[in-house]
Amino acid sequence: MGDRHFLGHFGTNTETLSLRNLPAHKYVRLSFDFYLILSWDGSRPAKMQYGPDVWKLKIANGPELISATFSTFNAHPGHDRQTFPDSYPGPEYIGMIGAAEKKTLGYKFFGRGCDSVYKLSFIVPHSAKDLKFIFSSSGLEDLANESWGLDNVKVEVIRELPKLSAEQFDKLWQQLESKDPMEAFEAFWTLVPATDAKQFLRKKLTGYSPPTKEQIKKLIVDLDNDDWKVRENASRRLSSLDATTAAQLTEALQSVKSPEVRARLKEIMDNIGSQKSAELMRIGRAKRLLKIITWQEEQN
Ligand SMILES: [Ca+2]
Ligand SMILES: [Ca+2]
Repeated sequence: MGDRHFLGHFGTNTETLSLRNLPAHKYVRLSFDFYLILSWDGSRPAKMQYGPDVWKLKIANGPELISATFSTFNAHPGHDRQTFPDSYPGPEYIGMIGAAEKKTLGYKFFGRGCDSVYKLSFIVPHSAKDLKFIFSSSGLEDLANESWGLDNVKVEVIRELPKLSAEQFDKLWQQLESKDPMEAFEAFWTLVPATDAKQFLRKKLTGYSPPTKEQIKKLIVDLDNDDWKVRENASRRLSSLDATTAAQLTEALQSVKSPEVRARLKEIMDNIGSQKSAELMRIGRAKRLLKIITWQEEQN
C-alpha cells in the first residue's frame, strides 16, 4: 500500500516465525509493527455477527503473549471496543487505544480511513536453541473486510539484564493497576524479564485474598468513622472491589442515615459499575505474568 512494504495481508491463517541454532541466551526480544487493516470489529459478540476479532501471538509449546480483540474504529458504537492491551475475554477499551499510528496506511472503509499500527516489543524468557513464534487470528471476515500484516520484525537474543531495585518493583506493582491500560501493559512487560519477579509476584499473590463479607461490613462501618483518614481509606478499598460486593452495599444503603455515608456509598457503587475492579485486574495481570515468566520451568 503506498510505499509501505510489509508481510501480509493475513486473515485467519496461522503464520510462524522459526529460528534455529540460536547462540546461548536467557531471553529473547521480539519487536515488530502490527498492522490492522480495514474494519476490525473488536469485542463485538458472535451473536451480533462480525466479531469478536481476536488476534494472538504465542511461543510454540509455550505461553500466549498476546490474545486480545482489536478494533480499527473509535467512533462506531458496537464495533469500537477492544480488549488489547489486556486479554480477551476481559475489560474493554476504545478501539485503537495506544496505537502508534491511526488511519495512516491509506485503507478506506466506506470512504473513511480504517487502519492502525501498533509498535510492539517485548522480552520473554527463553533459553533453548530453537524458537518458534506463532501469530494467528480468529473470527475475521474475508481479507477485503479485515486483515493484518507485520513489518520490521526483529528478534534479538539477550544473555543478561540489569536487576531491578525494590523501589522499581514497588512502582511497577502500582502501575500494574493503573487506570491507563497502556501504562499497565508497559509495567507488565517490564516485569516479565525482571530477575526475581517470580518471587515478588508469588508473594503478592499469596498475600492476596478477596475480602470476606465480615471485612466488607467493617469497611462500611468505617465509612462513618470519626477519623477522615479511616473514612477515605474505607472508600478507596471498597471502590477497588468488584460488582460481587454490590448487593451488600445496596443493603447497607437502605439503613444508612448519615448524608456523607450515603454519598460515599453511592459514589463507590458508581465506581464499581460493571467493570472489574482495579485490584482484581491487577491480580489477573499478575497471574498471566507468572505464566509467562515460569513457562520454561513448567515444561520440565
Ligand atoms: Ca469487519
Ligand atoms: Ca470482524
